[in-house]
Amino acid sequence: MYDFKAVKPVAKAHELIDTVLSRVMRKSATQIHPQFHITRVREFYMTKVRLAQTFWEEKLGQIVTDFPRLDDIHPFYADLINVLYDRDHYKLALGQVNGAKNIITAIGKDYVRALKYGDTAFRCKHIKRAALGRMCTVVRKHKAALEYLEEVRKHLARLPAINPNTRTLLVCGFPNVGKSSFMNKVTNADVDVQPYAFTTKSLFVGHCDYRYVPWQVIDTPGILDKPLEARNTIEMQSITALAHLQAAILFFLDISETCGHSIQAQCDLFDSIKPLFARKPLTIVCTKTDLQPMSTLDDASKALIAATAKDAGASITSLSNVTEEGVMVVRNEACDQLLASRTDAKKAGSRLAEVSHRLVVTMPKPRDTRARPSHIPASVARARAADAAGEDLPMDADEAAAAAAAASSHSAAGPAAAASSRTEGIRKLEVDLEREQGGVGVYSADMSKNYLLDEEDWKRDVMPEIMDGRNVVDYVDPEILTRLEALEAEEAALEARYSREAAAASALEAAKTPLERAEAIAEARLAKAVRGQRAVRSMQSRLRQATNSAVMPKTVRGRAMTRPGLAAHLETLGMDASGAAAVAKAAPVRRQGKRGRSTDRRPEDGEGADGSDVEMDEGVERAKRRRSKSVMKGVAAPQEGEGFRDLEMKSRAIKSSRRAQKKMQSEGRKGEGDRFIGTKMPKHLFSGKRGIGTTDWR
Ligand SMILES: Nc1nc2c(ncn2[C@@H]2O[C@H](COP(=O)(O)OP(=O)(O)O)[C@@H](O)[C@H]2O)c(=O)[nH]1
Ligand SMILES: [Mg+2]
Repeated sequence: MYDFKAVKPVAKAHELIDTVLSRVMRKSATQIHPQFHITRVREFYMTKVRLAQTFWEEKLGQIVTDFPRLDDIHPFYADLINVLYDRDHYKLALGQVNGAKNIITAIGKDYVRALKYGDTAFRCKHIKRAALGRMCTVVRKHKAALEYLEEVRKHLARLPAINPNTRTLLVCGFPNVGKSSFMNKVTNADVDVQPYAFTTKSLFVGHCDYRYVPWQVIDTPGILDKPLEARNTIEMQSITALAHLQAAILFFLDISETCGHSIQAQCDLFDSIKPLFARKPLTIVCTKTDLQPMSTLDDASKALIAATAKDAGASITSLSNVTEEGVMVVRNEACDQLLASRTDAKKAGSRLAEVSHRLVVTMPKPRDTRARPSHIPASVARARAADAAGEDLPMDADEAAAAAAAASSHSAAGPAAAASSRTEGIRKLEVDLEREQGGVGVYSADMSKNYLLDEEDWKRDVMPEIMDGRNVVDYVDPEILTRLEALEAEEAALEARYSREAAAASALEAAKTPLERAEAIAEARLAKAVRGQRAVRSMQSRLRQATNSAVMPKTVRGRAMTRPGLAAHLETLGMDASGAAAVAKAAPVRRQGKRGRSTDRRPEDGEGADGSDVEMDEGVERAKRRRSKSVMKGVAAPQEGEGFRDLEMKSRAIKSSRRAQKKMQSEGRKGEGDRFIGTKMPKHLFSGKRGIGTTDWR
């Protein structure tokens, strides 16, 4: 389908000029000074010219691409556009806009080239002015084309959304014969119906469903019998639709002649436009049969219509929009004819061969010869018969007695009784109970009588739903007792196994000799100490966890080794520890106390004895050298968890990140391309009278 509504509005020439120029202003640099280097000045103005060129190309290009190309769209729409807006005019306007675009491209190129030879800021400025001015002049010259295109766009958007490829009924005929009335009857459309000719001035489309598929019905303006050249735009729309749409044609013929044209004239029209009906399902619809029934039509007219229809291979039907007699018949017949012809066309085409091997028609075979008639219960049959006779279902005597018995026993009896009464087909409903016991608002339904419980008297137990602010059901556990027992057993076992204290206490009690007693007391003390120690440990652990710092894995945590520790470790291994300090220097150093650089490196805390023999022996020269290649300024030693192996790795990472940011930082600086508003309201533009001249300073 074509979406003509998607075409963007075409601005008027002066609006276009305004938008493009102000966009160039906004998007390009605003500050230039004559003392700038000339290449910079040229670049400044070239940018403006190039920007103007691209903006114009964008705007005009959009117009050219938005409008439908007559060669690309369905011939029906191409012809309709020709009829409505004149094909030549349309193409010319679009061609002009396209031409303007090309000229502007050429101007842009020329002037950019000219700007390369601009030798002063003043001259460059004038070249730019000339370029922008010429571009605007080109557009201004095609003012008329732009206005015409805008008118076309507005009209295009309102064209009916006719799909040229779908199932379509096309209604045509003389004016005033009842075409629009028929359309209103069979579709959801609402076309104006008036008793004068040419009420319908353009094509109208409505939709209806037949055989579960949507159909499109097109109402056309009336056609008069005259040569094609003499037809006006309104009639030509009908002709276009007739010529290009592969639809079922309904030719309306007013047999009452109240439309102001004789049957003869209408048949002549039919003959003259007959070529348009070729190879389409065709029906002649005799209308207004309420005024002139077909049966009383004189024989001459009947013969005329029959002859006309026979010539063109059309079928004849009749309808009346007033009595609605035949309306649906006409529609359905036309739809069927069209379906048949579409199917024939498809069969004749080559596509069917491609898909035919994929189609399987299933013919279900009967499983056996048994007859399976539908079963209607006797009670239903009786009810239906009573319904048909318009009387209430009679209730025989024993049925009524059973109902009364069930009603009296219902509330007291258990489910068994209720079930038995149900099997008898009479059941006391809640609504009956309600009616008996005071009606709506008084009766309160007893829900608990339907509870599914193991024992009958549990039904009336009081069970709170919410207790202490908690839903009881959340805590219901049918196996709670067995679980509790298991838990208690487990606890007892644990207690017996681990309670040293208990064992000690029992030993104390059982002790007889003083020696045994002393041992038992010691055991009891030890148990107490262990308990105390355990409490302390758990508290420490809790404190450790509360420090809220990243936790290093144990494997890493154990790795750090102090320098004295290293030396001691080496000595235990029987190695020389004198070089230990030098080796350890490469390892991360955590400084304490003053953060800044000191002139000489003091030994770390606790280093004195084993570290100093390395450090103190060195001369000043050596210390200086070491300092010079030691720590990069401002880089702290890597901390645990930072992820760096050593200081070198960290400083390399920092350097590389700075290098990576360098470009971004230099590009992010403010430059001449940034919009700059020195003074928000320059005095010369906002004060004093301006009786003469304009403030248009572009
Ligand atoms: N008596 C009668 N009048 C009709 C019938 N159909 C349409 N009309 C009248 O004919 C006039 C023209 O109808 P309209 O649908 O506008 O015809 P169109 O010009 O072919 O679209 C209106 O005044 C209708 O009320 C019909 O079946 N019987
Ligand atoms: Mg009409």
